[in-house]
Amino acid sequence: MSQQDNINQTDTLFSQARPDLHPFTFNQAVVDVFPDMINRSVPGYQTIVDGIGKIAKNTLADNSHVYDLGCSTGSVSLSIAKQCAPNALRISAIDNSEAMVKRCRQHIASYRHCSTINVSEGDITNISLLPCNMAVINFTLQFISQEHRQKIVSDIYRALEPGGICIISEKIKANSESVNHLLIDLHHDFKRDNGYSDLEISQKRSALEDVMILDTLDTHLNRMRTAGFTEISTWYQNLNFASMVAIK
Ligand code: GEK
Repeated sequence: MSQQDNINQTDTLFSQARPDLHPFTFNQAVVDVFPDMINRSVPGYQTIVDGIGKIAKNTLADNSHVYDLGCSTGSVSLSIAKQCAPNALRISAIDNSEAMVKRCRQHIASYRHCSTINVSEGDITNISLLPCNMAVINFTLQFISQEHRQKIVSDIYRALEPGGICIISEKIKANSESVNHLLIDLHHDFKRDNGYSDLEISQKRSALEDVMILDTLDTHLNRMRTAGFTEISTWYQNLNFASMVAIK
């Protein structure tokens, strides 16, 4: 099978019972099924990605610099590039999974777009951000240990030019335990409706248990305030998945 044949496979990673279940990582097997996995697992994912492109179109001037932090296959970068004028932007897309970075470069190369998208391998807990006009961290903070999260958001605030946009999307937990249970049940229904079995849902949940640590929406908004943002709002929420925007 060629590299190309492995692209965009259906996600069946957790469909067989796996007694030796390892913690979830963004390895080659995950990269090969990633678009299918994220679309069938995250309610509103495509709406959020499209919306981020629209937010960029409505807020960025020509010659803007944009960060896509935890870029995976580059969907956010491409959405922004497609919405904005040709050559208007420089986009820096960063991910710490070597396999994901390789796939991201292939994905971006297969589209016609005119803005420059630089894809690099890097750990966003450990990079120096250059001045920018927009920074997006779409469903990635949840995979970063909690003690590093404030530094990342504060670094984004410092790097943004006045008027710059920060977008943070996350799976969240509700303040109330019973509402949280309800949202989890509804999310599992969403996954069942998208063809995942109960075994797949429970094995994926176990694999993610110590890897994806969720905060409440209040914790996220407070972290953004602590970083220095005062203009903050949730612009999208679907079940326990939310996207927040802040303007510096
Ligand atoms: C999208 N934003 O399609 N540094 C850099 N990247 C990291 C780090 C880190 N420390 N930790 C995890 N990642 C994308 C979706 S997926 C979300 C983002 C999901 C990367 C990891 O390798 C993976 O590619 C990404 O964060 C999370 O809009 O799978 O639910």
